[in-house]
Amino acid sequence: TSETAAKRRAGESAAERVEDGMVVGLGTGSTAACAIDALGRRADAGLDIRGVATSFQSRERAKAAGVPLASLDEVDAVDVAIDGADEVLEGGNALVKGGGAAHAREKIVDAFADDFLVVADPSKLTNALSHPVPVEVLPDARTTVSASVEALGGDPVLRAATRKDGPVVTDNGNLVLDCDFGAIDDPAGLATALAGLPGVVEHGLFVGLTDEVHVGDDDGVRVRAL
Ligand code: DER
Repeated sequence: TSETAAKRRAGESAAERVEDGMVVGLGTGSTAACAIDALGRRADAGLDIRGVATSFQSRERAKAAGVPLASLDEVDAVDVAIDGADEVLEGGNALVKGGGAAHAREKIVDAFADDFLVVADPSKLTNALSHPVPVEVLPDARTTVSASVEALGGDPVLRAATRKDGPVVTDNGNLVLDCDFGAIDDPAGLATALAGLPGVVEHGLFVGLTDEVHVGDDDGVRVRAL
């Protein structure tokens, strides 16, 4: 989606938290892209950082921005991860990701980071998560997981590709079920239930991982530390 001033302010605010010598998790999506661009400008100005990409898209954006890259197994730690979300609870404790179907690798990096900074515009804030939860599944488990999701009260829809016939295939070669549960009153409980289903590789509920939320809007940015 478009890179608005609010997204740029959120991304730049989070990028300011990165210090010399740090390893930075580079999230996926248009808001995280604003942070990557800001980090590229700081790297050009002499900041010594290494970025760990969370998707093909974030790796390409980092290369274009001039952020030096490292793979996760080349670094001892990720100091800060910066990533967007489709929805963020007001308190920031839980969020849904998944437009880009990159949530498996994003969660690995975001959860591993010492500090996980969520960047958003006000449209992402909500009092109750209700965005369909993307569930990445092994192709063989599509039917069995769909049945389990229905038993949990969800409506699983196999994510279809738009530029080719058939389903979206993730960077990991798996399929994505977008599972509409309506308003989610217990994100932690649902996250645990989904993670326990055989064949589920990852889901897009990020619970208890956020350290700061940077929300840009038309005249500035608000930072909430959790
Ligand atoms: O798909 C993703 O993981 C993105 O982070 C998504 O959740 C938010 O994308 P946006 O910043 O372009 O709205």
